[in-house]
Amino acid sequence: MTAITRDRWRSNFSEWFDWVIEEAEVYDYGRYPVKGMGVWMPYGFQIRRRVLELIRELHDRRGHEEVLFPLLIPETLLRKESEHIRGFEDEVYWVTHGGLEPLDVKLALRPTSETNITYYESLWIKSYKQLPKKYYQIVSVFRYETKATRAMIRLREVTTFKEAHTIHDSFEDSERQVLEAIEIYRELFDNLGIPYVISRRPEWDKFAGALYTIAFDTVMPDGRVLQIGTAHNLGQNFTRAFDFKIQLQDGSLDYPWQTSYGVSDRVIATIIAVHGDDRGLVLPPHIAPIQVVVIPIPVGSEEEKRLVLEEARSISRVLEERGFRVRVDEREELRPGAKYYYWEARGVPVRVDVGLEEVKTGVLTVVRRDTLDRYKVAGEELPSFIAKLFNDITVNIKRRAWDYLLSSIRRVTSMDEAREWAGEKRGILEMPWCSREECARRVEEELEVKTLGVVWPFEEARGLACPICGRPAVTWVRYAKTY
Ligand code: 5CA
Ligand code: ZN
Repeated sequence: MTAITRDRWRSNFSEWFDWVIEEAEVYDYGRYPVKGMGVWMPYGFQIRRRVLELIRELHDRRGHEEVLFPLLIPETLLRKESEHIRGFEDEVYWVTHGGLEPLDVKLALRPTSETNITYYESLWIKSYKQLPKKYYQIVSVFRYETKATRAMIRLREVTTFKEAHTIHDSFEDSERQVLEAIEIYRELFDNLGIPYVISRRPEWDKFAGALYTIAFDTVMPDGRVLQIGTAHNLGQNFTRAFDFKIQLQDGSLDYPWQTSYGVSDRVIATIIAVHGDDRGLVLPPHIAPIQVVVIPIPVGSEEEKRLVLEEARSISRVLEERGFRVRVDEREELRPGAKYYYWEARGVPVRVDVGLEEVKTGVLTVVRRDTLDRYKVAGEELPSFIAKLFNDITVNIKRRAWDYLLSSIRRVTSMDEAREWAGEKRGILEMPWCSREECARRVEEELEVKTLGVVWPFEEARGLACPICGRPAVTWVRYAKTY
């Protein structure tokens, strides 16, 4: 019996990832003459479309309205909020010419859309009666990233940027909104079987222009951490900068409160990364473009081959009628073994083999992608068997991914233990913290890690000392090597 292996996946993750997105024809990266930009190929595009359907559903269900704002933001708008532009200054692409004509006002390719959305909100919203408002858009944003660019993970054109922007008449309501954002992302990642930890980013790593940032992080197979979503309370920073006031219930005028939260192509990269193995993709069945592949095994006479092919087609028809997305691989130029390899790389959740034996007995061979376990199933039971298998696969890959993430977290109370952890350099380190930047910076430097932030929701570190300065610890803080 074949079993899955995860050697390359783990020890050579970057190479594995580049290989798998090419092999499975998900995303063509690295061949375009502009760095940090790639192409969603047909198979990848279908995965992306299903993830976007889910993202839309989660936002729509909670009263968010989808919108579409201009890609170009005039410099005058982008510069309004000083912290914001300070944070993004060196990442902005500028449009300086229209044809041969230099532009009066430079235009930024949006790195994110707080500024132009706040501009419009200030025109549209005059009273608390119109609030809360929750908008979102799914667009490309452009960031001239200076860290090493990487397919789907650190792009300069982020093509699948879902940004939500909300506006409220009180701080309390904006705080409630941050909680809703967290709930949306929990549901998103849970649905995709993606494990995560939630941290409140430290002051020095919050979103440019925010009061604070809550981040979702996951652990990649090589032990490095990836930020897969963020929610920000923007306070009144942008509305003040735009001198945007609304009428409150008591008749007074004040600046409204805002939040924003975003996810990107990284969500899809993470589905690929956390569930895959050495053979390629392992897709959750509800996301898979093709859920069942039927492989005819042609042996014997022409007549026998015809029987096998007909049986394969008939199985496919039955499954399609039950709502499964099915493909019969009828290619004559490929041997069955090559077809197995081909569909395994593409992560098709279930394979059904049909040979002469199957035609005669009516008992089929079913193989699940996540474990490569094989089953013998009577033809008439196939649809219900596969439905149940989908459920098992969904549960199994999620549990497997969570097991890995949880086993990558190490909680320590001394620097000696932390140093030991750093020797292994895998996953997430949790330590008691006095909450002073100085101490976190020391840890960052000594262990060559980044501060992910404090455990969210807040967790007391009662009776413990900060391992750096010895002062009483306030809470737990996380560190990791990050992407
Ligand atoms: N306006 C806010 C909320 S939408 C914002 O831009 N937040 S962000 O900068 O944190 O980006 C949101 C998410 O996009 C991040 O959590 C990260 O998962 C993803 N992201 C950021 N930069 C990139 C990039 N260069 N490539 C791929 N994904 C990215
Ligand atoms: Zn300290």
